[in-house]
Parts: sequence; structure tokens; C-alpha cells
Amino acid sequence: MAPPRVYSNFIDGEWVASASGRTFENVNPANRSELIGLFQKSSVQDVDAAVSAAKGAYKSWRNTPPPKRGEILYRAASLLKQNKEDFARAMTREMGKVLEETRGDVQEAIDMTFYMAGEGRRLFGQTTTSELPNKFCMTVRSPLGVCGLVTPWNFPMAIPSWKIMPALICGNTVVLKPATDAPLSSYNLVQTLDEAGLPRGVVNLVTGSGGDVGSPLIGHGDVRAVSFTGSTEIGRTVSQACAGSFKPCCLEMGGKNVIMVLDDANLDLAVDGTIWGGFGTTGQRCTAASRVVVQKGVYNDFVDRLVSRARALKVGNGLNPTVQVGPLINEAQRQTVESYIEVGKNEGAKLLCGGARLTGGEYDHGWFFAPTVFGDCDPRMRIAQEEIFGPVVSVIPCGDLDEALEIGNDVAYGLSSSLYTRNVNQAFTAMREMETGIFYVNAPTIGAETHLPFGGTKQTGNGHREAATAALDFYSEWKSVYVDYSDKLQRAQIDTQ
Ligand code: UN1
Repeated sequence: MAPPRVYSNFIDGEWVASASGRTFENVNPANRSELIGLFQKSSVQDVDAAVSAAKGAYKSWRNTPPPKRGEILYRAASLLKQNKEDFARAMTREMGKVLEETRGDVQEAIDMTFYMAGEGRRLFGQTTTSELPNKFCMTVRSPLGVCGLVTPWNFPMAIPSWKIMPALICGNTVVLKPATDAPLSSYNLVQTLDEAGLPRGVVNLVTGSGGDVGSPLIGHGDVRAVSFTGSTEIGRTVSQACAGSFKPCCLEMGGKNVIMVLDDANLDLAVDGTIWGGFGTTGQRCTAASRVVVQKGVYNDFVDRLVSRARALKVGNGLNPTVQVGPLINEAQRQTVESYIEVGKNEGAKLLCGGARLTGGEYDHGWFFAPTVFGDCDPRMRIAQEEIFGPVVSVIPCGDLDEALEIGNDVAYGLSSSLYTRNVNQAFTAMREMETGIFYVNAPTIGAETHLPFGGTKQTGNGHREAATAALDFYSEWKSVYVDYSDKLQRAQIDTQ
């Protein structure tokens, strides 16, 4: 057997080992004896080196005309496109979701990179009037400086691209710390940016744990902004770490997203949407449809169809094209899911299918779990309130639209929600009432597109949005510019009375 490949950090344009020289393993969750590679177990010294490289590169990068920055991004997007299949396969091997989905993940990175490349020729500000004669007013976007980016394993190329590309097009430089469960996809993304001709120091990659790398990065005095996607629990600590120095931070955290199915819905469509929304990425999405609220008239029919479809899902290695659901990311996640099965049973929810880890054959080599449906759930049950991040869907009966909306909103989170109905009045009412950052009609809770803002309310986020031009608002600050060409002192509010 060939020795495992050792992957380096990327600091100041060089592929380098961590200061400690230590590494950690990245294994395939569908087959834990398959080692994807060894990655650098970095620490504060590596973070310092990366931040200092990013700081050094900042002045020249921010003064590079944005259309030129965009050209590099455009080249990177084209390279991502060329390597899409290889990157998707590598992603399935390192984090388990099925190939169709990892292709989608790489595609999302391609779309985001092309999109932000185009923003290099826009980055619009405003020109406006002045209260005074012979005076000109405008707003321009200024970059912030070095950005510290901390990303999760479930969208290991898409989410880093959501952060890196808008940061770069605005003129910032970045240090990326990817999740230890899926660093290869970030590696592939950063290598692509390097190949596309990004100047040294503009993007830096440091792998390692949250404690060893994430915390010193977030707390670093030269890091001017932080963007984090992950759990609400860690997001809170990120927010607290940034508060002391008033460092802007963009937080994308948990979800407990609802699909609401009304009596007049197209039931086949609603079942399709629930299967995809609930079990896609093995339920490990912040946008996963982990609750379904179903009106009484169609409740039994919906549940029957959902359960028979969930039972028929083929679970296995995501590289196999007939597999529909991959493994969970690691043993800890599987134990968390298992513990919620017990919680649900003890709360009195009806376990309709799944509810256990899968064993025998290839299942013994990975972290597989059966697609699970709980029926007759009470909206206050923990399985209907807490983010499980696994293939578990809780179905809740309801009487009418008003009750569905009330249940839908009665959780701590506010990322995504969806309504299945054929009645346009009900659809618009729900759109207005749902306290989520994303709302779907006759489509599941997942499937965000890169040119629309992405993010949530309540404990899902802190008011910022990613993607679209909304991302530019996080990665730049407004500078208001007044040009007085009157050749005399003009005093606003005084001379204008
Ligand atoms: C996530 O759920 O963690 O909306 C991100 C979607 C994706 C992004 C999801 N484009 O389905």
C-alpha cells in the first residue's frame, strides 16, 4: 500500500507543513479504513504566520482594480468547472454525501465564483445630491482587511466559496480554517485559486481543530472580520470572542426547518420534497426539513406514503450511483442521532421507520443510520424543537394554516421553511408570516441559489446574509465621500438654512 498523502497548509503562497509537524487523519465515513490523507495539525504559530501573510498581501490586493480581481476569480471558476467530477468524488470520499449532491456542491462553488467575478465590474455604490451647490456626494465600498473564515464539513466546497469569493472581490485577504472532517475540499478550492493566479498571501489555508486554529484565528488582533458557519453553540462563542473588539462577525448556525403540507397540496410533490429535504445529505444540513406539519385531512395518507418512501431509500457508499443516502459524518454524530431516537421514544412519538444504525456488510465499515420517521409528534417535543443533524423527520399533525404557521414559527431557529398548497392566498399569507430567512412554496426547505441572500433569523443568524450582493455588505464598509468644488467654505446645515 502506498503511504498516505500528506496535505500541507497554504501560507503566503507556499504549501507548508505546520510548525509542530504533526498531522491528523481524514477518513472516509462510508469506510473508515480508507484514509483520504493526512492534514496539518496546526496551532497558533501557523495562524500567526497565515494572518501575517494575509496582512502583508492586503494593501496591494485592495488596490488591484476589482475587475482584475474578478478575472482571477473567473479563471478559478473555469478551473473548478474543469475539475468538477474529480472534486465531487474527492468530496464524497471525505464526507460521504452521494455523488449527485457533491457535484451540486462543487457547482455551487462554481456559480458563486463566477457570480462574484462579475461583481468585480459592479460593486455599486451610490451617487447622490448635496444640500450645497457645487458639491458632489457618493458612497464607495471599502474592504475590511484580513478576514478569518471558519467553515463546516457538510458543504465543504460551497460554503468556503460563499465566504472566500465575496471577501476577495471586495479587496479583503483571507485565512480559511476548514472543518477537520472535510479539509480536502477546501484544499482543492484553495489550490484552484492559486492555480488561477491569485497573488501570494491573499488566500491562506490552515487546517486543524477549532480550539487550536479557530479560536486563535477569531481572536487575532489583525483579523478584522470573522465569518462562521456551524452550530449555534459554537456560534455563540464566536460572537462573544468578537464582541470585545467589536469585530464584525457573520454567523450562520442551526436550523429546525419546517415543511407544512395543507389538505389541498399535491401530496406526491410534498412527499418528494420531504424525502429530499429531510434525507438529502443524510439530514446533515442546516436547511434540512426535520419537521413536517401536516393538515389532518391528508395526514394519514401523507405519513403512509412518506414512510414507504423512506423505507425504500438505498443507504450506502455515495460513490455507488444507486445509493440515495450516504453515511453520517462520524461516530460522535451517529451517537447524537441515536440519543435523539431514545429522546423521541421516551417523549411518546411514534417511531414509524428506521431508528437504528445499520449493520452487516459494508454498513459495519461506516457510520450508517437508517432514514427515520417519527409520527404523531407534539410540537413541543425535543425531537420537534432541537436540531438533530441526521436523517430524522418528525411529523406533526395540525388543524389548519394558522395552526401550521404557529407550530412552524415556534422554534428557536429561523433559517428555512416551506408550504405545500395549491391556494395562492395561503401561500402568500405563509410567506408573510414565517419568521425565516428563506421561504419556499411547493418546494422543500433546501435548494438555495447563489444570487439570493442566504441566512436566517433568531438563533440561526445574527442579521447578516451570505451569497448574492448581500454578502458584499458584510465584506465591505461604506465610505461616504463629499467633493466640494465651490472653492469656498460651505457649511452643511448652517449655510443651507
Ligand atoms: C446547509 O444547509 O448547510 O440550500 C447549506 C441549500 C444549499 C445550501 C445549504 N444550497 O440546499
